[in-house]
Amino acid sequence: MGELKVDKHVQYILSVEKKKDSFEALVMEHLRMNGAYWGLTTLDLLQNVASVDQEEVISWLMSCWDRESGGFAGTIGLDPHLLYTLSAVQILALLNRFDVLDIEMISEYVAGLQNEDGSFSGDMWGEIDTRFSYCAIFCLSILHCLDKINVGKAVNYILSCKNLDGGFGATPGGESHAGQIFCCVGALSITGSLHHVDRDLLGWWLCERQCPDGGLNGRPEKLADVCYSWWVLSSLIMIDRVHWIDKSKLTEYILNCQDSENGGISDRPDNAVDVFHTYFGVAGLSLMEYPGLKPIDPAYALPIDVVNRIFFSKF
Ligand code: GRG
Repeated sequence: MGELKVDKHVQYILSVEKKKDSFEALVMEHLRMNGAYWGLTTLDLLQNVASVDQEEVISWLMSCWDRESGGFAGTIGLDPHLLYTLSAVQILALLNRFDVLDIEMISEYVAGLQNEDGSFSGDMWGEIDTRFSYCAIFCLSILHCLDKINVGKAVNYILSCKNLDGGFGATPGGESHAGQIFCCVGALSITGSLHHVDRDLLGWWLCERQCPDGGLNGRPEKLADVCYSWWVLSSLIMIDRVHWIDKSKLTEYILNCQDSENGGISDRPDNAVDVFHTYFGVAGLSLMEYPGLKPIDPAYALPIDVVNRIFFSKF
């Protein structure tokens, strides 16, 4: 089995940031805040976040803040959304810079997106999805403002998206999908509500995601993709069933998706690399305690030292 090309991946992430005029950068511009979170967290897991100009990151990030609503946009000039607000909060957690935030305004923005049935809309236009429940619960938890929402209703809404196969969907009755399962299990974990999960049933569904090539897929009959190394594995860890996966075959699959010459990780072996799959590949390896990587928290998707600093140190 090859080894993780740490230096190449650091160089790859730094090079993506410099290629702002490339085709890939232009088509991804609207979700640059997510890209910044994926890239910076990868660098931190690889013990290299110091190679970035943090003041430049924070100045750009704050220019994506909408002071009218209190939420963050995916890039300068676009509308705010919970997906980008979460990434902005995660980046500031990583860089230990909550001092630049107006916590009151941001938490009011997030709390204001809760609906009567406990669900969350992603933004003012109203789409509902368990991804947004996770984003809201995460933001309010890490900002110590969970008391601004009705947590009981939020949990009940998530439970209404649970299926007979043990998994969760985006809305009630929606197909079980590993990405949604991560969001629901993560939100239940953060709110101390994991006792509502049938761990054996969900663990069975999740470990069935391992394909003969060692990689994980997101639902039955689909191809493996490196990103599910995160969505599936983190969920299995939260419900204490990760030993049902063959970790060595999964490690091999992720390492086979590396571009060993130019850095970066792709969805499947020999495909083109991108920052999303590089992050989730490295994060998956971190969950499996790959040597030299910082350990990552399965619910907060941030290095464990960052989560510990926020919850266990006085500030
Ligand atoms: C902080 C890690 C973190 C996440 C924030 C946005 C979010 C919360 C979670 C997204 C969860 C999700 C739905 C992930 C799935 C992403 C994905 C690869 C979707 C592809 O779906 P299909 O149907 O692919 O195109 P399959 O693999 O099913 O064919």
